[in-house]
Amino acid sequence: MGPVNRNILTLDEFTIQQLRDFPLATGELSGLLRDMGLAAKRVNVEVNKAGLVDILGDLGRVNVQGEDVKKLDIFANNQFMGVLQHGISCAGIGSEELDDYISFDDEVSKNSKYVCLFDPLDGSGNIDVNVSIGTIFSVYRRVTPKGSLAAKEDFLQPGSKQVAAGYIVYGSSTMLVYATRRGVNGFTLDPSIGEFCLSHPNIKCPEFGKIYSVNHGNFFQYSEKVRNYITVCQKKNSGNGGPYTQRYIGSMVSDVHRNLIKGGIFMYPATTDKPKGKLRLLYECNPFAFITEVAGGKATNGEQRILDVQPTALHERSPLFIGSKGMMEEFEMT
Ligand code: P6P
Repeated sequence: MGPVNRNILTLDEFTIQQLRDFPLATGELSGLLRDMGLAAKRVNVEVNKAGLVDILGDLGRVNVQGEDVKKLDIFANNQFMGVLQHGISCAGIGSEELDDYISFDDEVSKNSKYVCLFDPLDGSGNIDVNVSIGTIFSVYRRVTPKGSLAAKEDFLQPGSKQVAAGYIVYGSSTMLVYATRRGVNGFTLDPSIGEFCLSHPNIKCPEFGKIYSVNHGNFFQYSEKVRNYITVCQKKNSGNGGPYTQRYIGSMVSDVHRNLIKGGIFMYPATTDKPKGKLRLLYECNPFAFITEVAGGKATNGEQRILDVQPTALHERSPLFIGSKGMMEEFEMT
């Protein structure tokens, strides 16, 4: 085997290179993204052995810091909150795991430029059956004055105001994918050096695909438009050459990631039981809508562009239709 290819950029090298290309940048955003990568590596270690811990019935174990091991999604929440609170870039956070947002009250954080919203471990119910799960995050420039505590309006901005968004998928390999307006880039964790390495530069979502993702169990709860589109996906010679393949992992990060790479459409529509759908606008729909649009795809709530929705509450839900531009237009015309 020849010398190991070492000219693959690590996440740190990539974010620093991006910074060099923007001399006016303060380095706060690249610092924040590196912080997310660090927390992701720590979470990855625990996620990878989660099954083992259950088998050992070792849930009551105390870790090396002498802390009681908490549920994995609380652990993940604390890892992401910790790196952001102790970094130089974030004034506060909103999390799926926390009822309300948290404004960091130390001087450095109060003078930071960004706020971050995240779902620390989406789909954590899948852990005990060894299905991939993920972390989803969204970054905004704060709108309240630096030096003050981050406030509600910093967190309730429309998705179009995102500066960056990304996700980590803890799967057969662990990947971190993030988007800024300049593009979407994917990094795969190389455990031999403990670094995320640029494996998927400049990700583009194919304009068409042959995969549709939806929970068929809710079929008779969907609107007529959604039921009609699902039927289009199942028909021979429909759209761009149906029938399509149905793939639904039940873990949003995995389903949306696969469609981003291969092309496809993911739908979590409103149902009679859940008139606003199940997914959260601020830290599930908005980040993926931003990433997908930068990659050339589209994302709506069935009526309007996800990124145009003005949030009114931290944990509000939204229906979501997201993926390949051509398939989204097929759906919109149904
Ligand atoms: P359903 C996981 O619980 C999750 O929040 C997403 O990751 C996933 O896409 C969705 O719920 C699955 O929901 O109702 O189809 O099981």
